[in-house]
Amino acid sequence: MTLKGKTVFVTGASSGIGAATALAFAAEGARLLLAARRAYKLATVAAEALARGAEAVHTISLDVRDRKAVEQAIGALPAEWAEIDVLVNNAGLSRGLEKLYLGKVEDWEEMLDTNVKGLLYVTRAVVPGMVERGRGHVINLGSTAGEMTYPGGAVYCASKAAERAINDGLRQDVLGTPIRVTTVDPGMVETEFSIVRFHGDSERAANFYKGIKALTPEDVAEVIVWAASRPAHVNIARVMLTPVQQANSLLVHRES
Ligand code: NDP
Ligand code: 8X3
Repeated sequence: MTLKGKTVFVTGASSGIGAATALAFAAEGARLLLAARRAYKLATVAAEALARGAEAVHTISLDVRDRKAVEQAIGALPAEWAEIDVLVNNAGLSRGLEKLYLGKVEDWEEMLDTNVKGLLYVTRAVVPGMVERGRGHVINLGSTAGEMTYPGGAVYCASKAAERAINDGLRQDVLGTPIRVTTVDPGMVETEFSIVRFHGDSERAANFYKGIKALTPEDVAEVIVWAASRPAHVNIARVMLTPVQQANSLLVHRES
């Protein structure tokens, strides 16, 4: 399926996988609706997207945790942006790696509010239009963490296990319509993810990837664009991808 001229909405497009996904869709000639909280970063991604071939770009400064703001932002889209063909529910984060019984409640709330409730709010705002128009594709960012819980990651892993259940539930609930639903589940991808997890401690974040050739955001973006560009009758339900040095959430091989 050609992506040229399709309207693609990417949440969390200011960094990492979301930014790379925006640029990969841009190279296909898509029209890009890009959302995140950091407007200045979105502006840089938008300019690069236009340079790489995006037909048009519209940015929205949005916190997906704010249900009213999500409803308002989607509801108030200009007519030429309202018909979203592909939604990439990518906005997400991890906070902390403490043992569960020592974890910070604020970190838990931020993860669950963003990764689970934020994803639900955006989905609820966008998918009815897809069903009405009889076309659309929702691509959710899951994780190997949703399949296998690792020490210190119980709440983040729970948020990604929830993403998987929501992904599978949505696919069942749109059955009988042409809407497609996909989860893309990466292992370790070197982005701002671990810097955010460790509250800005970039040395600790860099150590997390030490001795491993991690996935790049572009590796993940390529899979997302591939899933979106399959023929209309093909639904890619789930893709899990890891660095070769990672077998699963718990087992990695580090070169010393
Ligand atoms: P980054 O930290 O690089 O990017 C996260 C993006 O999410 C940013 O654009 C950030 O934008 C946005 N975001 C965070 N909170 C909110 C919010 N409340 N409202 C709107 N946007 C928000 O991390 P990644 O690119 O690695 O992560 C992207 C997704 O991929 C996440 O869902 C993550 O769980 C998932 N993932 C990551 C893996 C990894 O190893 N890196 C592996 C598997 C899955 P801003 O701060 O400007 O709002
Ligand atoms: C991110 C992958 O293993 O760093 O979802 O938590 S991991």
